[in-house]
Amino acid sequence: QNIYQEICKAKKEKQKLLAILLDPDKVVWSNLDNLILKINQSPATHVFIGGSLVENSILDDLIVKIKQSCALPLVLFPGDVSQISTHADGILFLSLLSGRNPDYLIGHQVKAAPILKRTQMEIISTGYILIESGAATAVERVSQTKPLDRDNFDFAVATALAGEMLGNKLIYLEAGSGAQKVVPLEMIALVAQNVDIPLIVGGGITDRLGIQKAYQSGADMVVIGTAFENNMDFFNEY
Ligand code: 1GP
Repeated sequence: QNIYQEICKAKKEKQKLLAILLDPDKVVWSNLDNLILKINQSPATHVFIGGSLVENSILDDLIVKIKQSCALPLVLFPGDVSQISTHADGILFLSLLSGRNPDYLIGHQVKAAPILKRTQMEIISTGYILIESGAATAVERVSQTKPLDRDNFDFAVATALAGEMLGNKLIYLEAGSGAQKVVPLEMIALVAQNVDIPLIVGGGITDRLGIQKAYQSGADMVVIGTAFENNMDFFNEY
């Protein structure tokens, strides 16, 4: 039960964190050993696992396999209640604060809670905020919610603050996987200045400079999914 404590410790010590996001549906099983090797050689501090549509049996097998040879904390980043595996170390217990679809604010969480109660998994309550990023992303389509306006910084800050006041332990500013535009740096900076809890930023970041800019703006953790998915050597010259 120490994933969150470690994140807070890193924030306090100004050490930046990096999560590689794996979508189980996109993992090539024949190349899994190499994938794990690349993760181990990368600067990643966490592995997130999740996707829009995932078959649970695949999820279990994937997590078991990764844990055999990767010591990083494995954290579920679920699209819905079906994406819970008891083999993970923790779960981002997400509430989609940017949307007004009750299913993604509290509905899925009510279904998941009794299942999670029976596991030893660390549950990390996370205010998940989707920011408009050019074209509709999978999060928008699946959740049937609208992202926040990328120019309305005040509303993004107010939403993050509300998440913190509701007791969320993390705020996740999300442009969406494969986003055309990343979360605006000024928005990251303003949210980081206004909330005390750790800030995760992800979506559409495709190079090292993008990672550094997010950190410099105030992100405590950056999530990289698509860029690593497309090129497992992404971190070679990091
Ligand atoms: C998506 O923030 C993550 O939930 C990562 O996005 O796939 O664009 O890196 P990318």
